[in-house]
Amino acid sequence: MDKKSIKGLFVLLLTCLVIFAGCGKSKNKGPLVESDAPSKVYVEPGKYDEFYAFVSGGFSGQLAVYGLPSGRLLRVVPVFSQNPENGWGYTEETKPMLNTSYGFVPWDDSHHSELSMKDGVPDGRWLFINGNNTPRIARVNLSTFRTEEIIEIPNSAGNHSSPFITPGTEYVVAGTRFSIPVENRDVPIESYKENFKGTLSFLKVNPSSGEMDIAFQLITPGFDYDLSHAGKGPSDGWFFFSCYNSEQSYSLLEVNASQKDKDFILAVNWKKIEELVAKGVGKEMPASYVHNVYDDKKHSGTSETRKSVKVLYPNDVEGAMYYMPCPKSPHGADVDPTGEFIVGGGKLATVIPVFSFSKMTKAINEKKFDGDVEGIPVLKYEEVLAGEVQQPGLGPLHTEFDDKGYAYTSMFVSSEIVKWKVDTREVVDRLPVYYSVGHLLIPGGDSKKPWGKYLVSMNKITKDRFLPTGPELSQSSQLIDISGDKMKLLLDFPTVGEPHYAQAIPADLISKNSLKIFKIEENAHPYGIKSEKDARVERKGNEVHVYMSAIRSHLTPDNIEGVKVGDDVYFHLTNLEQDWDIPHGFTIMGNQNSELLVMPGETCTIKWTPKAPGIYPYYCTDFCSALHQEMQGYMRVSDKNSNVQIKFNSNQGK
Ligand code: K7E
Ligand code: CUA
Repeated sequence: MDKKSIKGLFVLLLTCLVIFAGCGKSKNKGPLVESDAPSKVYVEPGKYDEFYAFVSGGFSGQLAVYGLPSGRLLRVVPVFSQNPENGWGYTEETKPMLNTSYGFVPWDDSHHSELSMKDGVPDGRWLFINGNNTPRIARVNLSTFRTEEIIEIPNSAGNHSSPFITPGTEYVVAGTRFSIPVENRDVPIESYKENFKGTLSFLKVNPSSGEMDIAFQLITPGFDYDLSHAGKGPSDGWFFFSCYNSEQSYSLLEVNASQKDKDFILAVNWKKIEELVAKGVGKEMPASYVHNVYDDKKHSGTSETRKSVKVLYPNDVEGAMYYMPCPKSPHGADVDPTGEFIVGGGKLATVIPVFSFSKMTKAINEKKFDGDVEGIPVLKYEEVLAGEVQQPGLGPLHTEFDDKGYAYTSMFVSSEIVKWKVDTREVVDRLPVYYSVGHLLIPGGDSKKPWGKYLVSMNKITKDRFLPTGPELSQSSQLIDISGDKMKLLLDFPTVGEPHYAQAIPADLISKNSLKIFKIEENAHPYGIKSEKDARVERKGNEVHVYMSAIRSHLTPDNIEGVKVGDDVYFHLTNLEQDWDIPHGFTIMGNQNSELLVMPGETCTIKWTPKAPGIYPYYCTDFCSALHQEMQGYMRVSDKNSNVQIKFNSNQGK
């Protein structure tokens, strides 16, 4: 190589470096955070976060709980997916919770978390979350951080526009994403227009127990019902569902369901329908769906199958449903804190349409219709529109609100959060996020009273934000300060699964009610024991029931003999502790199941079927005291035909 070409190479290299550095700047790091950002997210050791954030797990099926502003992961609450870490879905007590009409389903795709509300403000009692794939809604008790109810939604497929609630938690809704034949049956797919229907289910919530019950189901035209939100204030009594595929296509949807300029937001007057139902309108339709409930005293779940559901057709509820045209394939349907404005997130639209509730009621009264769809009047776009946000960015998906009259919309395609003024629809700020934001959250941001201090952007694509971890990267969330005029990026943190929606609430609304122990005297588990004296082993045919207790630092009984190959051994472990944060665990060698992790005062059961004679050690899996390692025992398993009798060492008098 001569000098000239070396020089040429050098220049080329330098150019590459400059270009590369340029790429790096625009794509790699984003704007630098302000110098006060660290102090805004730093939570001193021993201090608590200001907010709890409840983040849906997406394809993990679970719910993750983070502290804000620190972004610290506090807990993963198992909901729709089995969790071997604590036995959820593996223990005899929790298996019924994952029962469905399709059998035992140990997984789901959980998208939207929604806190219970009182007078339109989150109250911290319960959290609802949807199972998208096998249509279900779960309710988590926020004093125990446990799933205590799961109800299946019949006549639904892809329970996506769910589980949004009314301002007083009167109803939680479940709209179907996929339309299917109702009742589901074997028909040609080409008969879509004739046979496929949407359904919107309204589940009544018991105000004291939180238990859900399907009150009625609306059978609607065969569109894809995507998302929803309840009205509030003046619009309380209404529910708004976005829908796409008003083309009613059933193949190549990316093209065929994007033909029309406008799809719809369906406005449903649920109060009116509630009155009609009370008068006896609607008919029972046979259906099969399960309702699973967990009892905190029996420490057990039960699953019950229900056999019918009340359905209503558009002509049963005349004057209670209206379609509002909404630009191109809307996603989010979000109602501002005043209840006057309904924001559509047209993912393929170039504007953000903002609808006016008062204009909508006027248009209904004056019958400003543009035809109908299967008997549901279509309102005229201009008559219901408050205005459009012009040039907001690309791919508007979801909108949340602060307490100062601003809206924040996630832009999937242009990867940014756009802040705009709700009443004038004027864009006032935009902040790039990394990358491709889906949902966003503001504490109380879909309620009447947002605590508008932070915004969390939940991004779909992480790329270069964290240390690489092979082909799969964790999803990324970004905490943004929205207390001032300009949004300020504060923190990136990884999340569990693929968060779709999340909600946050001031910590004291939850922490003050947090349960510390289950009272042992209230333990009503049929196999629970109240003291070590009751620990024992009983044989019933080929079932062996071990009534075992755990307390620092021994398991009772610690030696068991007389179990035979082929027996079904049930370990019922009661944790006798009455101290906060002292669980005991349990497992036995070769256990084909998960471990048990038993909270103070609780009883849990694991089933084990030994396959070969021998000695099988068992032990506590949770490091509970200095003598945790001594918390162990032996099980002797004999041959099928042996005559070793049941015998156990209960430590009494030692
Ligand atoms: Cu709420 Cu992701 Cu289910 Cu939008 S969906 S992102
Ligand atoms: Cu109990 Cu370790």
